[in-house]
Amino acid sequence: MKRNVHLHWLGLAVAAAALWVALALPAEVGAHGPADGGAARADINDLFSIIFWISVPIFLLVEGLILFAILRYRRRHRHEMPEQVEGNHALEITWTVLSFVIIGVVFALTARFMMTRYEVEATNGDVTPDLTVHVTGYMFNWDYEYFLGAGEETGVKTTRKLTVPANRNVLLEITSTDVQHSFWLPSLAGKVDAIPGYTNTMWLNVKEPGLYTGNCAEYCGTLHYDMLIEVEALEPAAFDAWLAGRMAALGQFVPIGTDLDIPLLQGDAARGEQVFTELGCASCHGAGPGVGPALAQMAADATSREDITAEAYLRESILVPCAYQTVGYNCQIMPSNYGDKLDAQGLADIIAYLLAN
Ligand code: HEC
Ligand SMILES: [Cu+2]
Repeated sequence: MKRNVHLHWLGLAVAAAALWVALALPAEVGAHGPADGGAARADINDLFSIIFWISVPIFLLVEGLILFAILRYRRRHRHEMPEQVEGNHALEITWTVLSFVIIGVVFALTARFMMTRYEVEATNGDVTPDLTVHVTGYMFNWDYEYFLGAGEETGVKTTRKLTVPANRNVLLEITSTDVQHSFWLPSLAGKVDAIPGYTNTMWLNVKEPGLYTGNCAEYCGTLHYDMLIEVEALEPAAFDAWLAGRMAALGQFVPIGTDLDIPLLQGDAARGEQVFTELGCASCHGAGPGVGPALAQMAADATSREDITAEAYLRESILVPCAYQTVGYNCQIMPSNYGDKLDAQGLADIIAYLLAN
């Protein structure tokens, strides 16, 4: 009698679990699928559903058989040796062949998907892109360079944040300059590897303006977790205005390079903080010691020098990271190309910001 009560509860629990798997999970899974924005979105979701629905009955069967075996063949008395069953050729052949067939089907579906996906990402059905962006991953950030249409240069570059027009075809050409990274935008499209010496493509057509996020999905070193991707989709008119503004600003932009001799300009600390954040300096240089020295330490190191002014020390440390080595840190980790991204004013602003800390 007592055992039967237990069995009832067990049966109920199994039925409830099965019901949850059947009803709640697909909705849950669907809710986390990509939003409408990438060319391959529907295909990814379809493939996922097919594999998911093949897995559900297998899961229930296997778990069911385990429960059945536990209950049916358990030891009932302290001195009893439960019935021993050994081998069953028919069963063994069935499950071997069946597994082979199921895995074969999943393999064929995946291979077909990967080929069409590759095709779609390569040509997007011969659509000409409205905007092409060269995406370059490096330890530990992403750089974006903007081209009109399929390749008309604008000169506009951004770091970390990618700005695109909504409802337009945007082609991303993705590569890396150091190790392998992966451009993963789960909220919009899929995942594409960023490989040195090789260019992969991804198409976006973001339906809703807004901010979408992703991350590097290939472990690449200490700050891999911080290799964030921010995609801001603007209304097309707002995007055009943004791009035009950036292009106008470029007219006056002369990269400072590694020239350490030109006189330093008067900097503005508030603007410097903005540049500091935009270029991703903040991910290594924070309030406390991190991958790079803390903000306060940088100011202290700069002002304590006797051979060189604080400003000149900071300038050289920013443009030529390994010029001075700070004890306890590896200067190779700091990108050495900030001279391409800063003009004289930007550099002066950052220096003002650092000295204000
Ligand atoms: C990926 C990490 C990383 C990023 C991004 C980074 N740095 Fe650094 N930075 C370092 C490390 C590590 C050092 C210490 C290396 C050394 O000088 O020996 C350093 C050193 C410095 C120093 C010298 C500090 C001192 O105490 O002597 C300055 C100044 C500096 N960075 C400024 C910047 C600025 C400005 C940016 C952004 C434009 C930036 N860094 C971006 C990692 C980084
Ligand atoms: Cu990475």
